[in-house]
Amino acid sequence: CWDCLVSNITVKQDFDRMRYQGTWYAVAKKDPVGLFLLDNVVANFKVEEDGTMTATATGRVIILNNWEMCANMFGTFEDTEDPARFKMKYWGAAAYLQTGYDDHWIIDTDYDNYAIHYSCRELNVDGTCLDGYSFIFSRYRDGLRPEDQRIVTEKKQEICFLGKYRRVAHTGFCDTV
Ligand code: AZE
Repeated sequence: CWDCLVSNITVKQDFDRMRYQGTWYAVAKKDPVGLFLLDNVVANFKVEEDGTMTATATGRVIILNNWEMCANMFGTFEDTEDPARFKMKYWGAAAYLQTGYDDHWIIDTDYDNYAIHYSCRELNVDGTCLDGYSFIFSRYRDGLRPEDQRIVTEKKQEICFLGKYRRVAHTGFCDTV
């Protein structure tokens, strides 16, 4: 049933950005190619007065081979025809951090416990994802409830990233968000 075509990936129906607001702790991630957030990843989503969704994110990064720091990042989300599919423009508080323009899809969420995020940066010629990343978010930094883990495992399979995730540690390294 799941052919791994990015165009066939389904997202959260009737995504409600108001209920998505607030703090989300990354508990697992699938990395893209290149520099990325290593661990201690926390995101905070907000809906601005004009309805635009924005977010801040922090996480430990190592840049210039050996410089460990907390990256303070900002994102603004452009709406598309699908309420759960956004384009995210993002940048760092400091100029030497990464900037980009990525897809940002909410695959599934119950708003109160878990969320599954997906971004494919580059497609293969056959329409599958060549380079992408994904976060599993929890409202709680300790992780997901067993009943949510079941859903998450199923969704990881649907987005063809099953087995590619690593746990995201929360050690307090970036505890200023
Ligand atoms: C995300 C949550 C919503 C806001 C943002 C996110 C992504 C941030 C990055 C940051 C990369 C930084 C690097 C710095 C050297 C999806 C977590 C902005 C991808 C690599």
